[in-house]
Amino acid sequence: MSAAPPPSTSVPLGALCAVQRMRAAASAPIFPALEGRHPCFSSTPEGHAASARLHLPVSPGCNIACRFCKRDFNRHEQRPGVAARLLTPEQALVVVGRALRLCPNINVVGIAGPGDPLCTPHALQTFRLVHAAYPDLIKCLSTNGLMLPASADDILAAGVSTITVTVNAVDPEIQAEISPTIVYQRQRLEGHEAARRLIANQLSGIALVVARGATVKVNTVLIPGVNDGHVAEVARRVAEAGAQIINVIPLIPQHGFADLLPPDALAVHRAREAARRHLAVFSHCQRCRADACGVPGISDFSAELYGDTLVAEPTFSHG
Ligand code: CLF
Ligand code: SF4
Repeated sequence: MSAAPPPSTSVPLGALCAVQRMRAAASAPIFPALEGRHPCFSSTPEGHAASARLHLPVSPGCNIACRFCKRDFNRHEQRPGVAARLLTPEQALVVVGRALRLCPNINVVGIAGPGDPLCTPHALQTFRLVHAAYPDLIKCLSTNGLMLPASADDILAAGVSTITVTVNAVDPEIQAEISPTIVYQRQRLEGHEAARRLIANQLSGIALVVARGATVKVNTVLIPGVNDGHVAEVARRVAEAGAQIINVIPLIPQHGFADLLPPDALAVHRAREAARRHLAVFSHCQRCRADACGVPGISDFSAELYGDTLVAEPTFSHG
């Protein structure tokens, strides 16, 4: 005779009221395989704080011109688009080994700039080297998506499994205000033509990499008076393409948008709730530098890693 199963200690979901079910769903990991292993794909505060990421600043150039972006090399600004140095792929591999000795809970190696990682070949070459040496580390790419369709196979072959695409608008009218110029297949495109090409490549690129097994997050920079009424539509279209989570990031006014005010907390909350109608929302982004090392918002080892004295100033462009 087989033993009777032990009594269950958990309450069946069907026995919970609607509010309790919503709370249980809200605290459940969205990506169980990444919870606690990837700070930006963990949905609980504990999961977010459990592991670190290392960004490798290997990508110098960009193929679009976002009006909020001021790429720079310095040691004091704390934002994407900024790094204190540029590494070659071979130097980056050495940095991974040094970083793991300093911060053994690094589980993720990401490339997020300081330019666009798919604009030049350095990021994919770096991922190939890092993947061969450290197959168990998660490889994470952040891109504007212009070259995503053309690079999808190479990205997955280089070991990348999590991808962030910055999609700020899916309406060419709005997108043309944000990034008025792109360079695509050696041609400079402007205005609506540029915006249509970028949006089409972002959406088809997301669908391609998702079909190949990648997990996709979308970053949307919330720009008051420009795309703040448009975030739900961005979320709807990227969810249709296969993205699974969205990160609505408040603008830090600078460069071409220096005259705008940043969105206040209520505007950010409203935009996130609008996006939540279509897909999960990530809300603990720390707007990391392209050479960050540590748990986002909790620890930073980049000064020890590179021997710098870093005085961080919070500012921002994309992620
Ligand atoms: Fe880096 Fe970005 Fe990968 Fe995270 S950051 S490439 S997904 S490992 Fe994370 Fe930093 Fe926000 Fe980016 S907190 S800026 S969302
Ligand atoms: Fe390029 Fe990113 Fe800067 Fe836009 S925000 S110009 S995609 S580096």
